[in-house]
Amino acid sequence: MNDNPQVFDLRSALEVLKTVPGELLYTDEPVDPHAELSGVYRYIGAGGTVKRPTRIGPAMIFNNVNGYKNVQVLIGLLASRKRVALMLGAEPECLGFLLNEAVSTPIAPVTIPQERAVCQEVVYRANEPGFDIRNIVPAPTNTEEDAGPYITIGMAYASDPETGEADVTIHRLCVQGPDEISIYFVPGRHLDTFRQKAEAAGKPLPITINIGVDPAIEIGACFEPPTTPFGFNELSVAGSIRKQSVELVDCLTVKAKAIANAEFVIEGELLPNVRVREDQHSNTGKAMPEFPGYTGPANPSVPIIKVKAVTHRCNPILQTVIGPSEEHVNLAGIPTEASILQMVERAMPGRLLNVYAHSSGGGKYMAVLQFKKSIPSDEGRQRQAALLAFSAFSELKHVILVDEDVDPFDSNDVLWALNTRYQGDVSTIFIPGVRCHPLDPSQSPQFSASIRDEGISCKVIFDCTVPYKLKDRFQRAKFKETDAKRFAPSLFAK
Ligand SMILES: [Mn+2]
Repeated sequence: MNDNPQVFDLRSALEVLKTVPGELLYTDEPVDPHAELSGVYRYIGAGGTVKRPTRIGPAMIFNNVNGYKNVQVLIGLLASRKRVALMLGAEPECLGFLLNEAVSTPIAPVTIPQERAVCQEVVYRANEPGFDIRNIVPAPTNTEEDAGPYITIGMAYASDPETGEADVTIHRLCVQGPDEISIYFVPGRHLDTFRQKAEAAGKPLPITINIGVDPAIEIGACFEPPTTPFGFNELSVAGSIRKQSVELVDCLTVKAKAIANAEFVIEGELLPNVRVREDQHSNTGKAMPEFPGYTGPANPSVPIIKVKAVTHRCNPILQTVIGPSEEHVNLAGIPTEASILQMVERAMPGRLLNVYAHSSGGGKYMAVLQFKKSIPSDEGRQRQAALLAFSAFSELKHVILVDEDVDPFDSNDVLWALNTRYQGDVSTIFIPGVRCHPLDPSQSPQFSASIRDEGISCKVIFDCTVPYKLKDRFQRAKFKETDAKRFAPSLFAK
């Protein structure tokens, strides 16, 4: 495994990025965190499912954010697969394998003394007069119709009130007032189960929101069951990738732990039996732009985190993402790839060569599986692999199967397979009536009478593999192997 030990926090990650031309852009131009910042980055590097025109571009740091002194805002750190590969020290097409390996060799986090925790260099306590999180954390409002400023890439970290087992996940966090943040849980998330247990006992759940950390933590946090079952602390994925435990520190105001080198930490409590309307201040009915490319509906009833303190590093960097950007594709998609690789490899070793959780599905809705049929009895197993993929990641909607001579990361090549190795009536497999991810707007009884409930979908397999017996008739034109580099060296320079 090609690890990258010099990265251990956000700043060391940025140092690595600075060594590669064109990957990190700074601007001193003053920017409004309300709608402007995201509106700018949309044109510079968002990609993903963002409305066109957009592009894959550099990560960007805004040095001058209106209303905030000595805070930079970073956006798009992981909004290209190449950058993720740089951050994790692996080739872009090997990232699923790298994460898979990391999940199977977890290294648990450790707790360090508060004196060594840089995240507590500057401390604001909520019981001090004038405390207002909105003056400390420059959380962007991503579009003008959003419910409010959102913390979009905060690592929410809490422990099971019964067992003490911890979990880290990224959730939609809307700043609602001087010391209140709402949190939206997609049903079934582990942290929500912790919250429900605390609520049943009539108690608040201590929690931290950790912003601006080692990108290995951000990607590891996006693993979901069954790959990381209930009780699996996803911080141990990052520990494994770095061959070094993630360092935690005890909070100053709540019984919880924070990531010791985070740029910002919000310490707080999830309150029992308190709910707010997510758009209580904007009344737009909208929350924020989400990974399917639409602005998610505001939730009528979401739990609240009562903030007890905000701590940060000196001259902190607030990291943010655009929900539908390529950043989400990588954050959600690479763990999805790892989960599918793991499950199919266990069931039928050696046949699934690679997986790409495609950008157009935000990393969740579509996966391209590169499958090799080696013997006659492998015919049909490619469809079994697709079924396993749906089991490995329940929110997956579409699977495209391609052969070993098709590059799953090259959409033109995948669509070529769809055009020449696929017949709609016999190569399409419908699996209707399965629950998927709630943010896909087409999964609604209004869209089709066949859909029984919101969030239920027809999963589809597009089998673009050549029938085993016909393989001879589907040979791609055979070009002579040559030394092209000799003719155009600059094109091949790394
Ligand atoms: Mn979990």
